[in-house]
Amino acid sequence: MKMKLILLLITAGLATAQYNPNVRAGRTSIVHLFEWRWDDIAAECERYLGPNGFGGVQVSPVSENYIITNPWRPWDERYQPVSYKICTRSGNEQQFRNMVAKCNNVGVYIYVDVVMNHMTGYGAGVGTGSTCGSYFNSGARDFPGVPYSNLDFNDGKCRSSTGGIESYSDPYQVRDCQLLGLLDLALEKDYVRGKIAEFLNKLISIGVAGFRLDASKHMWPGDIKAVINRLNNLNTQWFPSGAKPFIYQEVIDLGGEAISASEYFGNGRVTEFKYGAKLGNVIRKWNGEKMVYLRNWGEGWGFMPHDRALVFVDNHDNQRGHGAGGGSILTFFDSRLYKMGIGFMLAHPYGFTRVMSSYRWPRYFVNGKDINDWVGPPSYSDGSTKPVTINADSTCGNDWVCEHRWRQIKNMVIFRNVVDGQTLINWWDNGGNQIAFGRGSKGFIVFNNEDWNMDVNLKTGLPAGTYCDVISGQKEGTRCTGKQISVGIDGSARFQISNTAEDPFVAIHVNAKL
Ligand code: AAO
Repeated sequence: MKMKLILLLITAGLATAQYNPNVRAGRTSIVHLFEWRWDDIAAECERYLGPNGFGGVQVSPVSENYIITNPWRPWDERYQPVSYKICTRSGNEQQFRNMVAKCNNVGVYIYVDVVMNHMTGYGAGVGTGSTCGSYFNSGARDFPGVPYSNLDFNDGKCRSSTGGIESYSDPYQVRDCQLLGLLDLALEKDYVRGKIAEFLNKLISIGVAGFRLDASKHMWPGDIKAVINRLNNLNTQWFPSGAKPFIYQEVIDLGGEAISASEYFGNGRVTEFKYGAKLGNVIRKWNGEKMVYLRNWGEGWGFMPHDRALVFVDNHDNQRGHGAGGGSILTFFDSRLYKMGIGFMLAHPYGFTRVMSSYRWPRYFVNGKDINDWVGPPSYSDGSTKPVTINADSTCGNDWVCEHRWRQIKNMVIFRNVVDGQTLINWWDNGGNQIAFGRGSKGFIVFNNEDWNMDVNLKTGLPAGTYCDVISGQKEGTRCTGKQISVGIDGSARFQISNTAEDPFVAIHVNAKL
């Protein structure tokens, strides 16, 4: 009997492990610090992310990559590995180790974007033009830095005429042929699995908490599983013994293709790309969408199960027209709508949330396409990445956007922590684009996305008292720098939101009670 129970507990633990983000208790979101240097991330963990309740950071790929100069270095060179040495524009291994330790020590964990589907493209040629000087010969499929040879790629297995993916309706092509001309690794091989697992286990020993698996759609789920099965438990200096790395797989599934996200649920969570694409339509009021339809947001919209979803409003691809999502995707360029979208995501219980943090680039559309979509991070003329500087008003300099530091976004990250585990209640709407809902007795949020003012009395579910709106301002000591909302003894409150307000939404929670 006792034995059975123990067995049951063990299998339950195994079954849920890789879905658990491993964030510290009371923390609920991670932020993607796209292209940031390791030294800057270390500083940001200590001075900002830790104190403001962020759970972790997704970092750009750490493995040595092919240096592209055309003539300036694009961001996407980091998706073209040459070896698994920790050595990129973000920094070297020593700097990476230092960052992980510093962030972990303040309870902000590190999630590494791992490129294991492929090596650099066949166009890369021959040479040592990589971030650590490792030699490669892409034509000969020779990567001595790992080492990989021509035996380790899928050239013989791919059945398309060009060697590339020609049709997304053929699952064999999608997994066995080259994505964008990138050399496709033979993940069915024990040797290749071993090399990747060795790399990931090194990252685990350094102290990372999990992995984004890039281009997962282009790998067979069983091959990914075989790699995951070889991974060690997390470093017990920071994590409980037996903790497994958090796994989230990048699979773009908007429906209508041969491969579906659900094929990957056995390995870990999956990126839910429908989330940002649909939310963008709603907030922009495109295609007849209205906020009232968000009433059954989540599985009700055909999304994957809540506990399998990694959700986001935009990512590093679709904020610049790569990947999937199209024109509806909200980004920092549409800051007012963007803050509403992020506000909704962080208030709503569905999924594990990731916030985007970007750099500015000179977006320039020609025939609907941004011809500057390739532009890399702010950098000096020698190609090195510029540091993230912090201005007196707490925004970032050097063209780093730092959306995660926008007051409204930072305060909603805190809101999500405060309402963690509370059910969605007291939904209200006007049948159009004014909605409100609460999270148990901990928090309440109201949106006015109509073209007219809002003045309503709503049941909030919060204890009576005066609350500080964390969107128009925040509680600082005993005072409130924004609107004040008074909740009566019956739990109801009056909300007045002008349609021309800087941010047409209001959010209150019990930790911002005056
Ligand atoms: C660059 C050049 C290439 C060149 C290559 C090699 O741009 O022209 O051939 O170098 O020299 C990033 C960049 C790429 C870059 C690459 C390597 O985005 O431009 O290539 O680094 O430097 C697919 C994958 C998905 C991938 C996405 C970009 O499935 O995994 O393409 N994302 C990840 C990373 C990304 C990275 C890579 C993978 C590669 O996040 O940053 O690339 O490591 C359909 C499919 C999707 C597919 C898209 C785009 O989507 O469903 O799976 O994503 O097409 O090909 C509607 C549909 C939607 C459709 C979409 C777009 O929305 O509903 O399903 O349209 O057609």
